[in-house]
Amino acid sequence: MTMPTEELSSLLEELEEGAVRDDAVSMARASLESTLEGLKLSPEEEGLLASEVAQLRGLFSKLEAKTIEIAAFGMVSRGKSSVLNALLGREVFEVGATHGTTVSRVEEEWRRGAGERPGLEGARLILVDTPGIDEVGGEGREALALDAARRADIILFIVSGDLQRGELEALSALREVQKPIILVFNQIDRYPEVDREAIHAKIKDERVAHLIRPDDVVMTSARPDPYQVKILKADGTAEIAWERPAPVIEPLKTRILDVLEREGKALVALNTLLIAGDLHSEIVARKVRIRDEAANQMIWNFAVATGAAVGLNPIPIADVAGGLALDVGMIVALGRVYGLPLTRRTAASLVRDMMLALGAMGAVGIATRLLASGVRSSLAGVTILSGGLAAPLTLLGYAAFSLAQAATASTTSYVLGHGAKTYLRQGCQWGPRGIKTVIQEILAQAQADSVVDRLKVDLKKKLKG
Ligand SMILES: Nc1nc2c(ncn2[C@@H]2O[C@H](COP(=O)(O)OP(=O)(O)O)[C@@H](O)[C@H]2O)c(=O)[nH]1
Ligand SMILES: [Mg+2]
Repeated sequence: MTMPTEELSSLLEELEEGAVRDDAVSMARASLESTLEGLKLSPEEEGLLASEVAQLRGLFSKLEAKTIEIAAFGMVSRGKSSVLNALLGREVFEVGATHGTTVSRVEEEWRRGAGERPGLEGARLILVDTPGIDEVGGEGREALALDAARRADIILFIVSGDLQRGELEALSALREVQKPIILVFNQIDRYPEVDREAIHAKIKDERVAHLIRPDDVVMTSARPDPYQVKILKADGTAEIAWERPAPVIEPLKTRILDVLEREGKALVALNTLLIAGDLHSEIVARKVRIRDEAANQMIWNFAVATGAAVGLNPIPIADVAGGLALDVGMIVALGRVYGLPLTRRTAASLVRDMMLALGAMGAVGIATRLLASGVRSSLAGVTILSGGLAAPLTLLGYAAFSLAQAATASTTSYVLGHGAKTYLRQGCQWGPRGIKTVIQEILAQAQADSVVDRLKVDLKKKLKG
């Protein structure tokens, strides 16, 4: 499985050393390609994992378009939406005095930003607004904010005074995602000059010195409070009006563009790899789950069918061989689920090895008898597998059906199936614990989960129905 981890760590190193290769983007693209190829999904899995795969493919276009996302974070009412509006020079993001004005992720292209710097032509800058990270009862919103942080290329962390404990915690958490963070001390118009400087110094030098470079702490006043003005009219009367002072946003704008100019290309590449890595592990985990579920279902159905075949077959040797033929078929089918095609011969020798392990444990009385009969296909077994259950049942009558024997055969198949599943999942290896331990653990787990009882229930149902 190809993981972009190697590329990721070398890129991170380069970023730290400040020497970023020009080919960062093409490196990321190559890594993305091999990630996609390495997934080796079956058409069915492609369907089930469509949205994750689409996201992974979408990263290509993000790389091509040089899209850079700048996301605002912070507690509610610090001025996140206002800061983004001030950058845009328009009221795009909803601003509110009350809690929770911004309830979902909102984005807008920042056209005025990129064009002004020679190094950034062609880059699309996207401003992303998020809900406050401290919303009461807003766990979903918090998740949304963190998700946006994962996707963002630059994080603007907005505060409006000295940092509260929650803000420091959030800042440390965001630091972990390895993105450049600019700490924005907004609403400075609310403080007298001296206080403002004192707070700024305190934030820079004490609070976040270990998290953020002093240069990356900037002061803004995105939406200063309006003040009253007296307008003198021609007739000599005066009228009172409200006027809002111009925002102070240039220091932030300059800082963002500096960071982008320095790390823009590498940032896009780096983030693409980070997101690709996350998506990749997500897809792999889900792929394993999908396969395991299919395998479990298949093992259960085979175990019930095997029990039914054995229980219905009056000839001892044939029931044995019939059972084994089904088990071999089951293991070949399991191999297909895990994308590891097995021949019937390999499957048969797996059955033999596992039966030996079971026999050595004394777990299955009939194990030796089964082995003595060899692995042959049985006409009876095949007939029953192909759906001939009802007829022989009427013929023999329910009394002829030995539930105990059937249940033993079912349980054996169940253990063989899960044994084979473990073997396949480990890339066709029994692993350091060895075949005996694996089989022993499966049997113990089956007993703990009362698999035998549940198999009996299904067996009865199948035979009656
Ligand atoms: N005085 C002052 N008020 C501001 C400033 N920025 C935002 N506000 C006000 O703070 C409140 C919350 O702003 P908003 O942008 O919605 O905050 P958000 O919840 O962080 O997105 C609104 O009433 C804004 O008018 C600022 O720089 N100075
Ligand atoms: Mg807001």
